Amino acid sequence: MSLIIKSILNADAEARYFRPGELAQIKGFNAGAASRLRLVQALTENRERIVKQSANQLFQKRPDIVSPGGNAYGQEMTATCLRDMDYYLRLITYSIVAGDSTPIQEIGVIGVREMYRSLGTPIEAVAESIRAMKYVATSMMSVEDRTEVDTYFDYLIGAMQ
Ligand SMILES: CCC1=C(C)/C(=C/C2=NC(=C\c3[nH]c(/C=C4\NC(=O)[C@H](C)[C@H]4CC)c(C)c3CCC(=O)O)/C(CCC(=O)O)=C2C)NC1=O
Repeated sequence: MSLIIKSILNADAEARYFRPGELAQIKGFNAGAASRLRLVQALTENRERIVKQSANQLFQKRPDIVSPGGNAYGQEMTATCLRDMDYYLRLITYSIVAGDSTPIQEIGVIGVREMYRSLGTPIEAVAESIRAMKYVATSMMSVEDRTEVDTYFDYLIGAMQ
């Protein structure tokens, strides 16, 4: 949920106008909008490279998952693994726009352990793939941008541990 929606729901729950403090927070949120959109654009444009490089790093660290008997073994399963990584990168862009981890949580985290358990997918390897994407995606960013983006990668990694 974005700060704006949250502020509206809080104010309306008490049938009141925004407080000065809330307006100041919304002002700050809007001031950061251009930089959040720039980050989302950069991640969107580089998504293929980010996913591919990170998947290669994962498979180097965990050759077992792409070996016979591994959950991502075979062309089709490997492609599904990369697709999942791309899904998570997409959810991270949603959260950067919203300035809040709710989109990641609602679309990508709730029920995720049970899902991967039933698929026989080692969730710690999924977490490792997200960690790899975090490093690939933020390696070219300024410290300030990195702080913003790291929050969401860390949230997702934490949810899978
Ligand atoms: C946007 C929200 C969303 C998520 C997150 C999602 C995940 C998701 N990943 C799946 C499968 C899968 N996910 C993986 C992923 C991996 N296997 C590994 O060993 C690696 C560690 C990892 C890649 C990093 C694989 C290999 C499958 C196929 C498993 C199978 O069919 O047996 C499936 C089962 C159905 C399908 O194959 O499409 C779902 C629903 N779907 C969604 O709609």
